Amino acid sequence: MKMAWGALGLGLALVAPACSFGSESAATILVDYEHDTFATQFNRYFPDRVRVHPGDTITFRQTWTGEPHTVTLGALVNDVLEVTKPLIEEYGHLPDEEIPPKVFEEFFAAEGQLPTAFGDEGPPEGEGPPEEGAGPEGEAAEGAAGAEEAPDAEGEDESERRLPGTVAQPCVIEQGGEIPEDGGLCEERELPEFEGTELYFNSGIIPFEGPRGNVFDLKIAEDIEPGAYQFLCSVHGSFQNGTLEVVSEDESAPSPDEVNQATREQVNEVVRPLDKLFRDAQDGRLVLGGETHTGNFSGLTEGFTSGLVNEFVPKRIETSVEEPVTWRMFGPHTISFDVPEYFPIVEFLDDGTARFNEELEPPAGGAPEAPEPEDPSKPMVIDGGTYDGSGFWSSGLFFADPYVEYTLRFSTPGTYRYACLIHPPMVGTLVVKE
Ligand SMILES: [Cu+2]
Repeated sequence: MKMAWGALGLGLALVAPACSFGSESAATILVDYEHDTFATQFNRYFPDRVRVHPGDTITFRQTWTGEPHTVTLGALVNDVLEVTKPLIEEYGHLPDEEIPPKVFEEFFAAEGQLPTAFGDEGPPEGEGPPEEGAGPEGEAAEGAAGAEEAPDAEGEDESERRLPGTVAQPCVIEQGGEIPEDGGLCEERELPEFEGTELYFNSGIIPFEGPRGNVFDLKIAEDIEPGAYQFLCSVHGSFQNGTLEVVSEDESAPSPDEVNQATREQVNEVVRPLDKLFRDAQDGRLVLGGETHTGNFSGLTEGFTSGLVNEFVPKRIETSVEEPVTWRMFGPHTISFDVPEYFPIVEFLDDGTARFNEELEPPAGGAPEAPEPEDPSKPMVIDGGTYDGSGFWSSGLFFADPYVEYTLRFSTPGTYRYACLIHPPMVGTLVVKE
């Protein structure tokens, strides 16, 4: 299912204050998911619907795929999803061209009520969605997909695009309150129990505490009214959503084991097609969009979906000096050499807001800028030139639907590790012979 408008391929590594409660968890909801045998990213919650009781604590456990996520609830989120979820169901599987422009207008008008990483502007009228919103890829995607000028970027340094404090950090705003407009911090950043009456209740970007250990505990108040409480990720928007169904004590709710079972079922369902893609790619061919691709792959998923395979396949490539190596890049990635060991994708600033790493998006080390695409529906072909084997070198972050064909040569024999800057597990080895 193609879901061009929702997915972002952001990544980050960060350390921020954790927020947790001590009580025992009634249910665990996975945020994102990393498959055992190949690196994935899912802008999803698993399961995406859980029945719980007042007083329960829900543990949101984020697997580290490099992607920032939040858990954001409140009346505003319910209002937004009331509009956007039916649109996603009806139009989410269609290619952008087949979606009436007014659907996008409606969608972005609804999401515009929320502070998101997408920024305030929706897409320019009639132009389809900003596929990757405001993530660094978003800008790359705009350039890559041949969209016109970034919408009204006057006075705005794109490389400094900040995540609003209300997205990046915990935030509670009661009914009658207002979301700070300047993108600044929320006044109330200590998260109390969730009462269900709040206008906006955000976990903030779930802090990085290690590859397996990122957790946000949501404590539901004893006196919450039974009902459906929706949540979404403020970084990825409405496509990443879920529902807490709060029922009274005399109604049954699943045990933690039963919730885990539901998680496994949902995960299996979305992993299955990716598993096939990965195995095919390992066999040297990848069928995407009705076309069979061969050669080296960077990413295996077409366009933007809620599930990505973030792998270089094969993991090891051999070449000779000056002999070109070509990758087909599916999805937003970089090909980067001599990557700094710690490369935070989102950086927290002293004032508590956050911004995307400025080094992520542009080509580095002498790599050329992406060309202006003539036809967005055609692959983007880039000659990356020659890497001399020393120093930080990065292709830059770009995206083209269906793919980018990236070619690189090497002037110095050696064995080089390379990586994708936004997907930490995505690493490969290049052996250059004389
Ligand atoms: Cu990548």
